[in-house]
Amino acid sequence: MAFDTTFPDGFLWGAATASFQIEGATTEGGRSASIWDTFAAIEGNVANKDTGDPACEHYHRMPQDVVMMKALGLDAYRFSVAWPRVIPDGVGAVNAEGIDFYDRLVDQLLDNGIRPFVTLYHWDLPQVLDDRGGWLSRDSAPWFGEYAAAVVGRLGDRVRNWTTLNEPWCSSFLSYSLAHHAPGHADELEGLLAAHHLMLAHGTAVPIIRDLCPGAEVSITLNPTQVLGPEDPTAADLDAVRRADNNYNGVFYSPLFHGEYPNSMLEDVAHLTDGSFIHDGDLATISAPLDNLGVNNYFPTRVRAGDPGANPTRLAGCEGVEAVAPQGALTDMGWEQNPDAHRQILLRSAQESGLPVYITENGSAWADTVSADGAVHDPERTAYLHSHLQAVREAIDEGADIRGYFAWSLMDNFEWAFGYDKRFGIVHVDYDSQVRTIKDSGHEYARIIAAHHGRS
Ligand code: PNW
Repeated sequence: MAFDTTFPDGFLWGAATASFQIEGATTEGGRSASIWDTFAAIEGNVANKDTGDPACEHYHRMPQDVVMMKALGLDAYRFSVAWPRVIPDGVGAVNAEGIDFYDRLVDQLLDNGIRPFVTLYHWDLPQVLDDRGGWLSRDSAPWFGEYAAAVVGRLGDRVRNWTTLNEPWCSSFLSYSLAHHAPGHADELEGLLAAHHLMLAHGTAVPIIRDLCPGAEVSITLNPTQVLGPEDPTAADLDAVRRADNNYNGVFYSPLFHGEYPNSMLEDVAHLTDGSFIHDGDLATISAPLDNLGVNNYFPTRVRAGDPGANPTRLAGCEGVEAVAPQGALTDMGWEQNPDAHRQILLRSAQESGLPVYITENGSAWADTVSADGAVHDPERTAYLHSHLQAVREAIDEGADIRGYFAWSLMDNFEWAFGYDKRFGIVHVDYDSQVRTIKDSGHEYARIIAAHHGRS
């Protein structure tokens, strides 16, 4: 199928990765353990007992990987920095070998004409800081500020695009309430506390980044999801949608962009907390003005009203919210393919934030293999790419100021609790040989980029 949709001049085409998911070398170069090393070491947490090694051995293969990005024609590359490489004790001394790696990566990207988009935190908190309370501690804000200063102080002369956090919903609710991610806690209130402290850390870092990098474009990446109720909803269904929307979206949108928590959410969590975790001045810190918003979106969330007793929730404020199975065609993650929900959440994100939006992640997992002809035929991923890019174009036409799209992911990698089983790459990785093979979808993405730049 020919895809010939056009995008505005200056639209940026990229691909994204994250440190823990691709680097490997978890004990090399002075890196200390992260909460994901600890979590993966416990049987039952990650499929096949997979760990952060070998991943894509990107720590040792970085120059070739950048050459591959160049071959794909990428304008931009979004990566994250591993806090335990840069400050192995969490706070204090900077590890020269750790920060040097990212320094070389930035130079290699710039030499190849690729713009770096740096995420400071994509879930690999130093274990030593979790030992001191992790994101449940308010001290996490100054810890993060110190770490941000170390990274921006070193790379800020060449990097303009800075993202504080990746998907704080995942590093709070998914990690502290649902126990799916490190550190694997299962407590209804903890998710909310972690979310607040993550945003406080974000807001603390914003002025530090601006000080150290004049001209910086400062951002946060959220993973908002369109919450869909039944077609013919009852009042109780609408209330379930409202509660779920507060937990997934409002809990971040409102403090970051409106300087307050949703009132209805504070009422819904009143049985858990009197709100005293929110100190005077916190919301002013959290709502520091940003330059753009990163949106990661893969699928919508379907809910309806259920019996609170029969469906106990561990998501704060979601009493009585029952999850509904995804509909229609699913990906290998079991995620619903719904480009129209993608369009809707992009519009909503642009409106809520009033900011330019970058899609900092979007993509799909499929059970890809290398064929006898040496290629990786992944028509489903290509179809997902086409349909979601079409949705991006429609959102732009309807008024959203969308500046770029980053495919998740540049290459197959460690997919968190699913280990190496789930493949999101537009490039295939053979984890035995570490051979990289551009998939058919990767070739198609390269063609779309070349066409956009009038190179085809
Ligand atoms: C995002 N959920 O994770 C992350 O930013 C990536 O590191 C990850 O590889 C990618 O999406 C694909 O999963 C998510 O359960 C993990 O809702 C889980 C969820 C959402 C996003």
